Amino acid sequence: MNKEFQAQVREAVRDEAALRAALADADIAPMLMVLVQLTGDLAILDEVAPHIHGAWSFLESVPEPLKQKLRDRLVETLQEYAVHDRPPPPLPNADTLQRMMSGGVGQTVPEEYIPLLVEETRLGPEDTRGVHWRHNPAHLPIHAFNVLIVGAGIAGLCMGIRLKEMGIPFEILEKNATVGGTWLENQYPGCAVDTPNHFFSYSFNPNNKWTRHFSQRQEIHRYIEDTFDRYDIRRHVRFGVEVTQAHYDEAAARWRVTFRRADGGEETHSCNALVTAVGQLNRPSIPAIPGLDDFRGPMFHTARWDKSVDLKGKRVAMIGTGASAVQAGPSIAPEVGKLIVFQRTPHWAMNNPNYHKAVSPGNLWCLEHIPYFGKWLRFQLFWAGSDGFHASLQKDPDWPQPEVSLNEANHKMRELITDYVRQELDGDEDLLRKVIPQYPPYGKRMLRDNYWYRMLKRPNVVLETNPVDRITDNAIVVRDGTVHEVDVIILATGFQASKMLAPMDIVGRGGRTIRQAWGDDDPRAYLGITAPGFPNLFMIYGPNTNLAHGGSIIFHHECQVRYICQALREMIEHGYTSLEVRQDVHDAYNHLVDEKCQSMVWTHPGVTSWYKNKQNRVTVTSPWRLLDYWKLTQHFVPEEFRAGKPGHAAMIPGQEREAVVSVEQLTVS
Ligand code: NA7
Repeated sequence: MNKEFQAQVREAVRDEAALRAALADADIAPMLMVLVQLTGDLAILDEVAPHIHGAWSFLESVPEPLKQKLRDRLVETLQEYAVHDRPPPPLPNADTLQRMMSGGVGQTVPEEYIPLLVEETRLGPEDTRGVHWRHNPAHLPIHAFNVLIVGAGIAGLCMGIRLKEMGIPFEILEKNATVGGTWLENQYPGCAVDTPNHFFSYSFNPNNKWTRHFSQRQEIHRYIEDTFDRYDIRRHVRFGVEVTQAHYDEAAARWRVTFRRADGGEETHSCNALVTAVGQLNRPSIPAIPGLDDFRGPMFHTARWDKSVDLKGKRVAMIGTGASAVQAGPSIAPEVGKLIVFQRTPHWAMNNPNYHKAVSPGNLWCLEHIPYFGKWLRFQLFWAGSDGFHASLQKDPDWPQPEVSLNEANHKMRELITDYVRQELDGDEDLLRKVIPQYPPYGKRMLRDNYWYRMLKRPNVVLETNPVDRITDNAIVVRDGTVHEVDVIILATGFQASKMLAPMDIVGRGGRTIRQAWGDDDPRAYLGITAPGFPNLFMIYGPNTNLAHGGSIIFHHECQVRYICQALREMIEHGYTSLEVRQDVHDAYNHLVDEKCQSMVWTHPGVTSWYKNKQNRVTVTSPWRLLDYWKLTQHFVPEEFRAGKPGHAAMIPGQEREAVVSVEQLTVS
């Protein structure tokens, strides 16, 4: 650790001109944080911090002479460290960290966030997300235990890495021919992440080489592939096998998992614990529009993009205006002859000046060469896109305009985005009326504007807001009778998010299936991870774990994986054959989730979205702040489960606790 740090510092100062050139081009806030950490000098923090107005890099107005002073000080400091071969400084204490963090993002970072932020940025010396054995592993039956994971995407990979660290045998079953999950399957033009990349990556495997702040799919897929190789997980994956059924064998306390091979044959493997890592947005939703099958031209879903279809000069219909459409539309508009966008309901889309920007050469250099720079950048981005909006998504019962906004902050956002869109549309009020939603911002997923509005102004683009009535062999007909003749139809119609784990047939204790427990679209689980009646089954990205106010889904995956690893540790260390969450714990938790969701924007009347099911219950999205969910999943609580041992009836380990989940227990905002 010391040696690595010292070598990095020596390398940083080896070419002073290169160092200075990089600093001249790099972000100020992470640079300031590095300097304060290396020197302990809070005076410079106090001098610079007032000029930092927010967590995004573009929200600073530090005067140039002050920037130069900062850069000079950092050069001197690094040189001093190099000359004296100084070891890394100790982690600042919590007070100092709080001062630094608050200064670095221009707003107060509450004390309760500090441990989470230290962990997420890996500022501390240890990887506290890894789960360690409490007993000598040599004396534990670790190798007699095995785990099957369904899915080799971001979640399955994370699970595999952590199981490997613990030495628990596992296999990943993947339906595709290679890794990547959603980042493999979505190959539509313009497909990109809309969470900043230096945060949308594993905390334990940061990537200093992202070329953009919000990378394109190819780069993310490459990162996933590299991570598979770096942790040597690929050889644990069985490719080309689709899990069709998983059946819990109560007598053996094992899951029998059946999968279909590419050649059509079937196999059944068994495991002590089954982990699903199949995502929520895996199965495309194909709309039930009359005549859909009559269309004679090419027609495909965004997640099944047909690259063999040449769109050049064609009349293309795009049904849907969600996240996929907003990325794909502007990417194909310049080449198609005509693009007709069929909008059922408008979405809100926010602008971010970094969205289309490349990471500057100076930042790339600093990420690679300057100790802590990447950690502080990650902190900044975590803060920029996380719990900051959470409070503004709560309904204010006294708010006078509840149809269009929720509260003052939410209304301000409405006005801000409307002004931005008006500008993008060159003041075209007619178009503005069509694209500005009547519901409050965040009612549906908040999108990032990928020049969608500018696209609508193109002469070859038409926005059709009449509802689609039917499809014929060569056209889409809307309700007022207008016939749009088209050559190609692109279905940007989203995914079957609420139909979680489908089409797998999961059969739990007593022969009860997951569909019997959940119905078609009403999934529930404790912490989104585990459900009563389904012992030894753990879900990553399960019910109510999607993030809709901010944050990175990878952060949530890491929380879930730690929790699952702790559950497995509990089983192995205590010799439990089964672990099943208590019904009352599960019910109390879900009651709280429902209650929380009721007071939030996603249950706003009149908004339909993939966050909720047909009964208007939010099934997909988490109501918690990132901090709440982190706390909830930080420690596996054995008392919340029933455990089985060979030859024993199911029992409850330890002392049964009464109040399992309560608002007081959580610091719920
Ligand atoms: P979304 O966000 O679910 O968007 C689907 C879009 O398709 C949305 O505009 C829907 O309109 C529209 N849609 C769906 N069915 C129809 C029918 N029958 N007729 C007309 N329009 C229809 O899916 P995306 O793929 O864009 O994004 C999914 C997530 O993937 C995204 O949020 C990221 O997290 C990644 P509606 O709004 O329901 O009126």
